[in-house]
Amino acid sequence: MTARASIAVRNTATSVVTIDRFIIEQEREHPGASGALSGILTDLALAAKMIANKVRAAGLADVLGSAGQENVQGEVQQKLDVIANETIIKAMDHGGRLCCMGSEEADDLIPIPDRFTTGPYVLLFDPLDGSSNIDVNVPVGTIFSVLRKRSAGARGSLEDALQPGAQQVAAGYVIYGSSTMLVYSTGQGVHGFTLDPLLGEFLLSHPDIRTPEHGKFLSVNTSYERHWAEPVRALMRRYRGLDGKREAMNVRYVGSMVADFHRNLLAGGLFAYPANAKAPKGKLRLLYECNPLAFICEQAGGAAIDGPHRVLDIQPTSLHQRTPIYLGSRADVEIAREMLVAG
Ligand code: AFP
Repeated sequence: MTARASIAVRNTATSVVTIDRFIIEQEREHPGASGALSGILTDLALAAKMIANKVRAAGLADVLGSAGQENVQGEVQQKLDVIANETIIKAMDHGGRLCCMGSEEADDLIPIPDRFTTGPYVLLFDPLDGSSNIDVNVPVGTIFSVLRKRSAGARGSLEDALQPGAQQVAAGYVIYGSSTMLVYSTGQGVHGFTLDPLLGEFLLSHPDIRTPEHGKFLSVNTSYERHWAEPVRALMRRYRGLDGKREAMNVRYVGSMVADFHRNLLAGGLFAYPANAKAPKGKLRLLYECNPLAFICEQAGGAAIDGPHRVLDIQPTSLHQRTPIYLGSRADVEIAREMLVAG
């Protein structure tokens, strides 16, 4: 059976497909499955609903603004970052499905408390990506990645987290935008669910997402142009049609990776965060942002590279490592590969 033929259930005029039902139907296609991965996805959907509630009420409740602490990246943590981080940890720590977790907001691996049993998976997540945009009501997102435990011990170790993205068994994101959507893949295509605020359920709204081969949109922060190497500048001139060798792409940059990625996934396009003289590895984190979105992108027919290499093949060496990234429609990523490798 091909990945795209694997949708077992669809909405009809009189019945809707909730994310729980969809997860269970997909699990049924794997008779040996223990149900642990399904449980992780179900728990993540609950955490997403709880975070969505907080994000929706951000202007009302006292959750806007900075919590006054810096995270490991040296960025000021926003209050909602802290809340989202705790919400995910508490939704996930007691299910007996994880051996440990890693969060963009935590310096080290997050252990499963001793009072809970552990399980065969690792969860890595960015609880609230784009959080510097929260105060101005711009969409933000949660990104997650699930890997199988490799180490011998029950409680997990760095070895479990530091696996190439190609080893992910599931990855996804939640976008808190004009509606809240959860998009995920377990390697059987990419499926999107929209939160029905009245039912309080994520409903299947975007089955089998395929990203266009060529993109319309270019998402890159051009204010770094003066710090880019010449091949990157030439590439961006190409995308913008300035060298006369292709039609110009439309530049759209929200500054929230999930929002930029989501638009480009559906409409076609390329998201880039190149290395620059001030940030030689770019800004984005391999484990928490780049790997999960690269997995989704490839599953939808797109591609993701750091320049010469496929992002999913990079062997991570530290939890918070960064990587340059070019991510999106396959033909547009191919142009980046050609020009950056040649340059
Ligand atoms: P914050 O979480 O600090 O807002 O950063 C967001 C982000 O990690 C990603 O979502 C954006 O695409 C990128 O940074 C924007 O960074 P620049 O402002 O340097 O373009």
